[in-house]
Amino acid sequence: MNEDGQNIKKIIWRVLAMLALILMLLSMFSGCPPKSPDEVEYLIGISQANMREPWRLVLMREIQEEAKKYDNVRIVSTDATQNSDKQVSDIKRLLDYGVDLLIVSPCDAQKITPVVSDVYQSIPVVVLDRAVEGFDYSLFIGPDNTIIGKQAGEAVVELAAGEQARVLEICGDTSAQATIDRSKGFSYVIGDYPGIQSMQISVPTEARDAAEEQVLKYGQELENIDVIFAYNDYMALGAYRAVMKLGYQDIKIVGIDGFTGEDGGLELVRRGIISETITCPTGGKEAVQYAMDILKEVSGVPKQVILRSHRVTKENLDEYQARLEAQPVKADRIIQVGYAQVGTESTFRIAANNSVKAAAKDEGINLLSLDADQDQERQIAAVREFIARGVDVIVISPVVETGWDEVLQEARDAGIPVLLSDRKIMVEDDSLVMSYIGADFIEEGRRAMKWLLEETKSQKKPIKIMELQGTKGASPTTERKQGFEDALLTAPGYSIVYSRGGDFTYEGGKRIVEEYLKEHEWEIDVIFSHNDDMALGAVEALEEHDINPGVDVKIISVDGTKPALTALQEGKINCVVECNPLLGPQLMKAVGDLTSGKELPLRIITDEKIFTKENINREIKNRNY
Ligand code: GYE
Repeated sequence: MNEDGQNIKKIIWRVLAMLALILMLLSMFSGCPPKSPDEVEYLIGISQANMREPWRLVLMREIQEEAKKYDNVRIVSTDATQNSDKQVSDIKRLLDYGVDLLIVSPCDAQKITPVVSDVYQSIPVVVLDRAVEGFDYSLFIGPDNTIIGKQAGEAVVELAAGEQARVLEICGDTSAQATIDRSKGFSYVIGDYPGIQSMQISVPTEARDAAEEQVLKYGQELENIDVIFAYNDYMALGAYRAVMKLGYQDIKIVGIDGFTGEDGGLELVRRGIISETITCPTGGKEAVQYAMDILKEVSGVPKQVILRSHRVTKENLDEYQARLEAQPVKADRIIQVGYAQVGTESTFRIAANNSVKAAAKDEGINLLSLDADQDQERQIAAVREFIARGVDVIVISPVVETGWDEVLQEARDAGIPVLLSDRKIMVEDDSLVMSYIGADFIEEGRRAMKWLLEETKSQKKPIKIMELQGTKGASPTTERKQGFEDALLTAPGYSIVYSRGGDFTYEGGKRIVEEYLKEHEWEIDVIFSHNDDMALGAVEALEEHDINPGVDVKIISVDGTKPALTALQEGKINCVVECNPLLGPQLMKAVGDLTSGKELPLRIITDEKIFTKENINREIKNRNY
């Protein structure tokens, strides 16, 4: 062959090689055809658990549709076919491909956790639907499946209308956390009604036809069933088909998901196939919106966003759909917000109050704020005052968790939505509150204990811990304690030997140490303080008794205020778990969203760090409260 011939052959080989490469890439990724990373500003990789469950398909559709609204973004997605090993290699391929951010909807949250924390070291990761362990990701978005189960329970109770009722529960995969949580919520509600008996069957594939087959097997025994509760609308449809075939059209059916489109739950409700669906948002739209905020480095992106679910029946279907389609409109009047604050007990609190005031000012919102001085009665009176004044939104930092049902019902009757800032409450009806914005206190407690375990892992002797608790009955107190104790239970040799309440104040912390010293020789190895002010009070008491804080006793605190970080820098405190008080901007954004008709997530959990001697010099510079 002459030289020209050789060249042509080379060219043909190259073209074939290129084609093979392109084909390989196309088969690796589904979704939008991959573009070269240089062609767009942002390339977002989606690692999907599977593309067969309808829920996942709706999620993908939402992501694609939302991404189309941005012209500088491309999506590239992989399908793990419900195989965790494949999902791990999919994620690696997406990384090799040069994605700027990863969105992952895990097959199995536990198996994927190490990969997610690995990837998170190099690019942001948004986790959807099933939470991975720890906090090694940028953002988690998902539903609250326990609440979904509770809502289904309420639906069944209403369908039973005070009569005896036998329920057939068609669960999905019983090992999935979503199934466990839904079942827990459901049993919690029907547990109060002895006339309602329920039995469970499982359809591990969660598919329509499999559910139909299972129900068909019941044959005549369906005679004894009044209500079927299926853990998704597709299984509900399968159950309906079986019920019709067997001639038991009186059986009422409740499903979960509430998607639009043919055979979606909303349509099933409209056609009278099921009596009710509980919506389970996929978070696809929010995932893209937050991904863009993360990529653009917008500040204040939360750590977790838990989405709201709704009960939809024929009665409210039209209204629900209209709301889904409505475009938010910014209110063209000055918005009034009533802010029922806790008091001025701590440095955190003062920073939180100032943040809310400053953000309201920035947004042109008229803020009426009342200080309850750590007294719930006063706080309830403040809420009533706001109701009487007809404010647009009420924000409460509730002193304690319980005792809110009545006044919140009054706010609802007056048509005033309520937001919770930095503390949670326990009410019978979760829908009395629009949203909680604040920290994950259980995680804070867990982090405190995890740090201690790491720090003392070479110590052989038992470790005695003194706990300085916050205000009795306040959610940060209960949950920090719970998170700390959960982690402590995994570690033999560690015990809390002295635990008292110090009301989150400097004086409170100081008093606990003094009282201890009146009765005991100092034999405490570690102090775990629920906030910085109490820790600093303890530091003063220790120094007055010639005990060297940070050296003779390790001190762990929560909040991350400047005085505590300074004490950490001086070696008097050893570890501070952050709890962010600067919630004003997020709260005012929520107020803006609410008053323009947007739906808020159920919970918005803030992003938080942990401070130790290793990072304190770098971090303290950024602290201004
Ligand atoms: O940690 C503590 C305070 O509600 C999260 O209240 C807040 C807590 C905070 O007074 O310092």
